Amino acid sequence: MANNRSWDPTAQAVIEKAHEQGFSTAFSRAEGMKPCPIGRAGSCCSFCFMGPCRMVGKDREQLTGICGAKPATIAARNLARWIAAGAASHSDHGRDMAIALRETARGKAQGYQIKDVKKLHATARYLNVKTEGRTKEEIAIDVANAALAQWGQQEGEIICLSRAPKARQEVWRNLGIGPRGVDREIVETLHRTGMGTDQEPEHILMHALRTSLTDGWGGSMLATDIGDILFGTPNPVRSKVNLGVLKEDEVNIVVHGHEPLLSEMIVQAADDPEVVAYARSKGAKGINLAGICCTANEVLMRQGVPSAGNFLNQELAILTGAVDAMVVDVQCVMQALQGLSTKFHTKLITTSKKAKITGATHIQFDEHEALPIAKLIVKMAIENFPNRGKSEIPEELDDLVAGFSHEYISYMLGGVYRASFRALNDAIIEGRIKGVAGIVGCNNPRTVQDQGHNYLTRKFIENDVLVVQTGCGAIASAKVGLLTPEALQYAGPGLREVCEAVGIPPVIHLGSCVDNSRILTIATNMVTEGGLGDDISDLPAVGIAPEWMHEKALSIGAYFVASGVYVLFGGGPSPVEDSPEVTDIIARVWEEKVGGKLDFEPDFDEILRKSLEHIEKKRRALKLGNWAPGKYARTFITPQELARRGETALQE
Ligand code: NFS
Ligand code: SF4
Repeated sequence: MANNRSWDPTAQAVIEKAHEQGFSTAFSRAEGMKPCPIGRAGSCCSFCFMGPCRMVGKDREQLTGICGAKPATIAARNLARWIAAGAASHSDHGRDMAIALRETARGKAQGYQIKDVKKLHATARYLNVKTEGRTKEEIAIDVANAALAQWGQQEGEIICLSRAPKARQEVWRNLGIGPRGVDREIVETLHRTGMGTDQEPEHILMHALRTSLTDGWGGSMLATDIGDILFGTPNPVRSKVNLGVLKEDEVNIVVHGHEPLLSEMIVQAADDPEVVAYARSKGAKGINLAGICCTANEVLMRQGVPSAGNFLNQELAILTGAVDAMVVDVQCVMQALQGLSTKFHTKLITTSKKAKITGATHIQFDEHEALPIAKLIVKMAIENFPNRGKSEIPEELDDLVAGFSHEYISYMLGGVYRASFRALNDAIIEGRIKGVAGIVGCNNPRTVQDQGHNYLTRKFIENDVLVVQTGCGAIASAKVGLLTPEALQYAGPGLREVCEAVGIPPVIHLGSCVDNSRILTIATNMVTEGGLGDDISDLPAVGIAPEWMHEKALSIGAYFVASGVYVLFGGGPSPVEDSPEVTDIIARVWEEKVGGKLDFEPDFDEILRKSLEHIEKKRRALKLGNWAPGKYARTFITPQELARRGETALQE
């Protein structure tokens, strides 16, 4: 077994040991299975059963499928379908959140409450729901119904688009890519990409952008806002990360997947004195909750529940032998967990109406009886505690600070009375902060776990670029202490100064992958704050998914491109590598049309170089210079301070 599967020594040790003992993991399976070179490069069409047709051969001009489809059409159709599937995942999650809100407001969803009334009002405002003289329940019912209507809307534009900068809305309108309804665009992608419909690559891919917008400015944005209404808008919270969060003497329950609906109830259930007493009666000192993947991020952001790690840690958690129950819902849950859990005492519990795994225990979640179901699950874990055999929990665990929301950032930057993004914009205008990089997305065993995330994060902050994160990328940074104020030691002098003054870390954890919508909101706030152009595409900013694997990542990447951002995907080759035409459309053509482009760049140093170059290009276009203290702060900077910075005279 090759070394170096993970950048995280804790994971690396668990993986090596597991392989020595004959267990397979995603790491060993990835080594044993080479990716199909045809499918991997976007050159296989399996959309009808005259085929599947493979576009292989030297003379690409001559290649066609049985129906005559050309390689570029096939690559474009593949990419469009992946994006639609990703948008479907996030949006379906958002839909369930809206239903839960409605049932809560009707008094039919046990255990939930409308926790954040301020956020409810803010959401009501943009969804055009009246608030004056109404109870929070009345407002919430209308907010939920207005949100749900976004999925089924057939004409017009989804409402959240109105939250984007005006110039961006114009771009979408002029191109006709403002989504009409969430479900409609996703269905239309499936229709267009089936045998014999849309066969012009650029036309297909413009619709793919439209579909992706239903995710970022639709399903995901609503999922985030409704999550905040039900469970509270995040505020900074300290917690711990890595496999060391599991406890030898307590019942360990790991929540894994994506939706916060059940995991939030499990947090409540595990706090119930009667349930805790039951755990004690079984010989445990208490109940210990931990998360994996984005469920971890959801309960970490709002409740401070520690994270046992990101995507590639899911099997490793079970391999410790210390997990009494792993409770999963939807997305990013490996089927391999089932076989692995039977080799230990771990109970794998599936909970979603949408997702079962053969051999796992299914306890179906229903928001109407959320708390009793959560208690049942926790009790099942407790009853499994005495069955625990030998366990080996790695000691390592790191501190982290999570829980940033755009609301909190603007409060941090401006205080209660002047909450705004002014301070951030000024720092960028002055050049203390060069720009912003969103580093997000998955792990992928085809690249060293966490390496891309952490290498790039370190390099960006060194270069005075503020980093915002979500998803598994944020957990990667947490594992090496990059989500703490101490990470300032790695930051460049300008970024460090701003972060110290404002009291923020240089790497900001914004939540789960649906919370990438928070990055859209932050970008919009930066634009409307003034001084950095009229549109998101003017900002000195980039988006990066260094270790992506899921279709959801492609959807996120596409909606950032459609919002005007340069997006780089790293770690592996392009999924449309074989098609120069499609590669050109998603880069040059998209940039001409929407101001953002999609680049698949396996090499991390190249990602860094291209990103910094892009940030500089945007700064030049905005006529922003380098940080020159004398220019902006002549009267405030003492000679001693200048000497400390290594400058001898005031600069003009
Ligand atoms: Ni995002 Fe979250 Fe992780 Fe990738 Fe999966 S957990 S929704 S898809 S693997 S970042
Ligand atoms: Fe082959 Fe065309 Fe069918 Fe695709 S749609 S499988 S290219 S015949």
